[in-house]
Amino acid sequence: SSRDQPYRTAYHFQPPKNWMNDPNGPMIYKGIYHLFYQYNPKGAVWGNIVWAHSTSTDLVNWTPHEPAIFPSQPSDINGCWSGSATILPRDKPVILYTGINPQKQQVQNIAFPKNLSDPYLVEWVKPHTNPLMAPTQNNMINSSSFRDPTTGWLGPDKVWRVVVGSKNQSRGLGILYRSKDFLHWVKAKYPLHSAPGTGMWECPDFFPVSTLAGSRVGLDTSAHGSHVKHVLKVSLDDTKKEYYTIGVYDLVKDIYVPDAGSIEGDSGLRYDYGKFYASKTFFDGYKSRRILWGWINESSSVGDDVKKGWSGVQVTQYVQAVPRAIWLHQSGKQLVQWPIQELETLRTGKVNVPSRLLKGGSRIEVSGVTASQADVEVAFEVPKLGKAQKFDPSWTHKAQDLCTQNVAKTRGGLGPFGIMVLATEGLEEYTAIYFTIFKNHSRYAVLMCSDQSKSSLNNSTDKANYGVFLNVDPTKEKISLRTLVDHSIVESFGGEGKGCITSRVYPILATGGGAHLYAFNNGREDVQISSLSAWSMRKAHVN
Ligand code: DQQ
Repeated sequence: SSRDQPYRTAYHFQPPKNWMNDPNGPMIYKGIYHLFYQYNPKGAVWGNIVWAHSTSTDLVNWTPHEPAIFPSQPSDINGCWSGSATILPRDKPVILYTGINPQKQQVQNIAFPKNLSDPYLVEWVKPHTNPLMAPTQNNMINSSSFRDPTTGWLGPDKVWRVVVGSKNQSRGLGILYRSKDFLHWVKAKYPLHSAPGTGMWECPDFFPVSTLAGSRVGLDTSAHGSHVKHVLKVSLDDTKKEYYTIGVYDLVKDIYVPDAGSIEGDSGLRYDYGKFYASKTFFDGYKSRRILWGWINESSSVGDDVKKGWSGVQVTQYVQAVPRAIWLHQSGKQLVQWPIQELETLRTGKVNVPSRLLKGGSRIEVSGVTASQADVEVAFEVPKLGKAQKFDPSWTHKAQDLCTQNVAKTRGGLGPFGIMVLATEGLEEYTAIYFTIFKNHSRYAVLMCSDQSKSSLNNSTDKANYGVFLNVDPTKEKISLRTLVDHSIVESFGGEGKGCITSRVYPILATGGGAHLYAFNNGREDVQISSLSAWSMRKAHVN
């Protein structure tokens, strides 16, 4: 029951029990969505890794199947690690994944559906020619850093390409392989891309995006041409953070060149500035969109989980973030994400707060929704910008630090204003998602924060704050926020999806009926709520 498991989510993807990590091989086949994921069939800690498998017709409700890929041959006998699906011509899905061989080396294997007329693709077979890619004496590949093959893309030369994540010393590498038949692969002389000091690149993802202004359509992974740019995302093993760049894929040289000012690491762009890792996109040709899946990774140690399990207390249950549509912003400088529209089918009992002023130093309750399981959309207008504090240029890449220093309860100039979710009436506990506006010469900087510092009276959980500057002009645009609340998950989309922050929280008091929802303004200047809608979310059928 929800009282025994106050942190179990109602509409996020999770297995019925046990450990889960990376989303693997997402795809759509014969109208059925597939999600595979890294899973331990034997316990609540990482180990014995197989590809667990679920299917869905709407990306919201999921049916579990038996594990699709599990150790069965020398090339994967010590584990079936992450990888990707590719739909080959004539609608033939295949999976490339990393296997751990008897020498504990990382090698790349292929698996095929046993029966293509089964839309659920429950059985997968592997050829004896596995592995297809392996470290050798000659190819200089680091055998403990060679994993997570991407979805393949087909060049105009009818040759397939995939990238495998790797490193050489501390240089992160996206090793490029080519094949005419998807079975025989030859390593290219040069990586698709590499970057110094970034360490091992886990779960690389490489895909085209449309540059047509205002276009939210997704493109097939093999698309190329004049209205296309490319995105390379890497998951950095050293910091457990993901970064992406936007750039140009040079088909002649077969290399990817990130745009100037676009870098991996430190000040680079991220899909999500909170807990989000090992993500992967796929092209949904049925709805012409590209969809992003990401794992909400925890920072609590394995030891804690074992202890919690042993003492009978809730064991951390890992969760996937909601699937998000992803496209290129019209500026061409960043991506935009939005929860898939199907999620809105779970909305019920809409509550509207009429447009109103939110006075400096005030808080209003949004009542009438189940605040522990909700979807909230709010837009603010800031008619008077005079009290905005001065922006210091050295803050440009320090959003997270600013959000740690200026928490929600700090009295500011223009902001902090936003919402408090999973909050108790006395504010003993709350998670706040808010904005602060700074004056930057003749322009303004809009900081979005997710403040977990008061999320739980339990002091052994991680309460780090997260932040990002939003590319929003408060003199011309509303400042919008959508937040999905699901018991222990808070997933926020600022500026219509230009800045995303996901957090995991473990409130003690603000669970079930003890959870409340507020809008607040702790700035000295008043702000206008131009619209606020909240919905209770129904429970999805998840596995
Ligand atoms: N998880 C997998 C690896 C991948 C890592 C192993 C990323 O293939 O590099 O479970 O979280």
